[in-house]
Amino acid sequence: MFNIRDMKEKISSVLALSALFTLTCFAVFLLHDKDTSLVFPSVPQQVVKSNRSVFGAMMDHVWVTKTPDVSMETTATSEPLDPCPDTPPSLVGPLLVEFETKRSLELVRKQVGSLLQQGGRYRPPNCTARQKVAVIVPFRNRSQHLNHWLYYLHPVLMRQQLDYGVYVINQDGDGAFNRAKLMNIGFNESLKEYDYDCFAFSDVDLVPIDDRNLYRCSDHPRHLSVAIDKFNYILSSKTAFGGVSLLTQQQFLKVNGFSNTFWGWGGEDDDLYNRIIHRGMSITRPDAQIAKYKMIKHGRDLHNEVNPENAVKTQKTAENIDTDGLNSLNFTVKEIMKDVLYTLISVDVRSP
Ligand code: UD2
Ligand code: MN
Repeated sequence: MFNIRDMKEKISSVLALSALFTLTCFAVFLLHDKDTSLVFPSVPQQVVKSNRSVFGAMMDHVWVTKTPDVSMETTATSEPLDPCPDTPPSLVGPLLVEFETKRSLELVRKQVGSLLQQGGRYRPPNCTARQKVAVIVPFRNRSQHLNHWLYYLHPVLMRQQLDYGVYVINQDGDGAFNRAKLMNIGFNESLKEYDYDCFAFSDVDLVPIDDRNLYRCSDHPRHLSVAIDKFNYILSSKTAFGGVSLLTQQQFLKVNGFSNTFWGWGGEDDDLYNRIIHRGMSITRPDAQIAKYKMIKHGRDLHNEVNPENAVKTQKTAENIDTDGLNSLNFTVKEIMKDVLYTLISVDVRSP
């Protein structure tokens, strides 16, 4: 026989148990949520809060806190990830960029280091990047510039959802500087580490001020530094290709890379442009309203004086392209140093 009181007691104990179970589940969920916010620290990024296309003095700005979709730990999963969307969802548009603040490498490491893998490597954790990009920075004795560059570029490249690595190619010694040869070396050396399909060649003093300017290669070699503050945001000429330019592995091989023989300042960018045209390609650029840059102020560096011979050489691209470039590159690697923010490759370029 059923006893009504027994039944009531049983029902209430079942109810109590299920309430306890629900509470426990909720607590576990909360704890887990807390954990993930530890794994995904947030990167503050100063952005200009406006959709105005020209910067004004009265431009207001805010610090926004974006939760980056970042954790190298989560990339270790075996499941293949979906391709990243064509338009990265976390872009913020115009950025507030200033170089008055002193930025130590230590500070930059604190800001973005936890989101990177040793050597300045990153890949989006929740999708497969559209391109694998090696960012090559020619360098000598510009540490302050590099700190600013790393501080601003890493968050931008992360928001652009690139699978990328930063390679700072340091010219050892104080012989004549050779920007172009350093680029060729960066191409060669980065490919020894990873199967990069796109190469972004960037001066160390150029910081984009809009993150919609994607560091991605396209069907033709691409020139990104279209509008620079130093030149009142006006492109110097239709054939300009210096500053920041991107080529796929195939495009770069097709032109035999840069010439190795442009010592000192000037001409190597024009020669690369000539090579591109000579090989039947053209160049593309993003819209000037977006492809805006600030150049960190600097004078002419020691041992990088204007070389008048370079201007003459730019007239002879067609003669040299087959024999002077990636296929004639010679150099000696002196040291490879892995920082969390970048891979530094010091090289002897055999200056004359
Ligand atoms: C212009 C071009 C640059 C290059 C150069 C001529 C633009 C926006 N920039 O820049 O791409 O064609 O003319 O060579 O068109 N560097 C060092 N240490 C040195 C010297 C140079 O690190 O001692 C590196 C550094 O990355 C620097 C780059 O080489 O940004 C170009 O040198 P620059 O900044 O003196 O030349 P600039 O601004 O006239
Ligand atoms: Mn410069």
